[in-house]
Amino acid sequence: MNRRIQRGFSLIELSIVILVMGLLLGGLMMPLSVQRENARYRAGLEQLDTVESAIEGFALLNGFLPCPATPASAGLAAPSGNACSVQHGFVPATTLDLNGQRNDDNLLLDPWGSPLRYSVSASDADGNGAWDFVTPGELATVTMPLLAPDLTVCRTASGSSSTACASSNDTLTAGAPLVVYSLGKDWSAFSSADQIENVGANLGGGPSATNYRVASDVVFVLRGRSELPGGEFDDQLRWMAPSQLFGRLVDAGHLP
Ligand SMILES: [Ca+2]
Ligand SMILES: [Ca+2]
Ligand SMILES: [Ca+2]
Repeated sequence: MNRRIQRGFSLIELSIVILVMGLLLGGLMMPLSVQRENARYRAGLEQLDTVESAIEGFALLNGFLPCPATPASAGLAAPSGNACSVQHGFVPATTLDLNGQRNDDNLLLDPWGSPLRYSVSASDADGNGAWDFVTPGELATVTMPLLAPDLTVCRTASGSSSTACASSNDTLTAGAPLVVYSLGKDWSAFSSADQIENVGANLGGGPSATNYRVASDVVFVLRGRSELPGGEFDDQLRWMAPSQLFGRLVDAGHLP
């Protein structure tokens, strides 16, 4: 009698041990994949900082911003007359001498293997046909008080137009000279309106014949990470504050 009770307890104990081990294993596996993804996310943010610093350095040396690269420009900035061949393209990593993985179109890749996007303001405040921020000497010609960088970053795409956020409360900046961004882990497939806002157009023409999604207007979205289906967001984005850019250009003697 005693032995049978004892054996019963042993089976229950065994099943509890198996259950606990299962829970522990599951608990250990989950954080590992999450940790790896978090590390990638941090690396992505650091890469954006590096790229932004490199663009700032280029502006300090030259007095204007580099044009975006295109899939056909071999990693080089792609100006076109006194404008850029595209307003919305990719980080000109060769022009900026940036380290990092490139793809077959010589575009600098983010930690998830997708090219880093780069957009520049096409503002032409003096109306002379030359983009103020990418044309040599144009920033000084226009003069600082008149410069009007117009890249806009909203907290949500909801209610935004092609030039502005829905409200001032939804506006993070409405006057950035440039933005640099990564489409994050879900770059190959996503459905949320906030992420689609960052890539409303296609750009191809490179050796790999890949058609990339790039921005279609000056409005971008940046908000917290979310995996909510249909509302997912993992894009990473940096813009340069105009005061930061102007301050450095004044220091370097490019702006009076
Ligand atoms: Ca101009
Ligand atoms: Ca994304
Ligand atoms: Ca947009």
